[in-house]
Amino acid sequence: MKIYFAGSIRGGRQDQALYFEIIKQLEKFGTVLTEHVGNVKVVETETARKDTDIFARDVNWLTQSDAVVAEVTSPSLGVGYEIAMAESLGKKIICIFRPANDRHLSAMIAGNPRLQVSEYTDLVDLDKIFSDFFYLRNR
Ligand code: 6K6
Repeated sequence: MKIYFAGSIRGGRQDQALYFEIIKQLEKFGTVLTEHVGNVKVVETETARKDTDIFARDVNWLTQSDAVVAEVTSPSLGVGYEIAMAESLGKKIICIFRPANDRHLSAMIAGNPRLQVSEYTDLVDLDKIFSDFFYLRNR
């Protein structure tokens, strides 16, 4: 199982440590192609790359992936784009979101009946959510 994990980069890195832990959990279910999303140094190590190269590499990985896990709590144009592309490619997709009073998920994600959006508060919740998604739900 090749897993494409999507999480905010230029949209804001406030959840980077959480992404790192989510990626570790996802490794129980398959190979995570996008480990750099959880890397504390992604902005420094990847700034040397051209945006055109980042785009081409990520689209290539997305195309190769079997499943897309998108953390959508921090709004990110890149993550939204990846979700839409994954939907067009017919990928198995789950969006995970941590609700809070001041956070509102875009209607373009929350209102799409073809997307599974799972709300969670912590990594313990995600263990069950991911087990159901990878083992129980087949498309
Ligand atoms: C350089 C400076 C800041 O960030 C970088 C390196 N950029 C990226 N490296 C790898 N993947 C990226 C990069 N920028 C965006 N992505 C992809 O888009 C990732 O797969 C993320 O899921 C998503 C984040 O989009 P933004 O809009 O939050 O950056």
